[in-house]
Amino acid sequence: MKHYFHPMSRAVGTHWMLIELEADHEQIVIDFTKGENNTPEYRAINPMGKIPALVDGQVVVTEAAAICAYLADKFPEKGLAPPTNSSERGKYYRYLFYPGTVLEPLFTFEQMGIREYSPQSVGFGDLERCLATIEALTPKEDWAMGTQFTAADVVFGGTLDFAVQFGWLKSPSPKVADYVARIKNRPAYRESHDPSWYA
Ligand SMILES: N[C@@H](CCC(=O)N[C@@H](CS)C(=O)NCC(=O)O)C(=O)O
Repeated sequence: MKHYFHPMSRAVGTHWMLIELEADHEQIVIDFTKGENNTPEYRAINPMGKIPALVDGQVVVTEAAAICAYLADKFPEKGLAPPTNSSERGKYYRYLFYPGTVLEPLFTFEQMGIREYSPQSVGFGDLERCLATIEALTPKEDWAMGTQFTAADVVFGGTLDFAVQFGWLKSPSPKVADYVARIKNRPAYRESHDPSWYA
């Protein structure tokens, strides 16, 4: 598998996932600050020119959450996803889809100070609803799916971690702060999130 990566990008999350799974992969650094994401070769992999991307033989996967979901299913023996035929998949999908479809656009709008929109029409509603949902979805103990850590934590927990770190989530509740602390304490998280990259 080839993992297209940059240390200052969302590819840190997919790298974390690869380490959680102990999955053999080739790490290919694409320096988007130098435009390496806009070469014809890379655009052929991801026409969005975005990082991360994963190439597994003939399979190309883009979008960080999709990569995490794909990897969790590729290595079922690692237990990072509920079995494909399990009803637990419903809850699991919710954690996988919510961050990218709701939280990211909401936080981007908030950060840009854009408040002139109709909460009924935009998919993310408004800040108050999102904060209530974050609170409801955050596990009081252990992980999103219970005692078993899964890709849901990499995607949802990783987004909360990012949101706290970059000031999107200004005053996380004690429950959210504790969950983010548990996330950051995982050896694979620590291996993938090298603090010197952010210095
Ligand atoms: N929806 C994408 C977003 C990926 C993304 O925005 N990546 C940024 C770095 S974090 C990027 O590649 N930016 C380069 C560019 O857009 O030119 C995902 O979830 O993977």
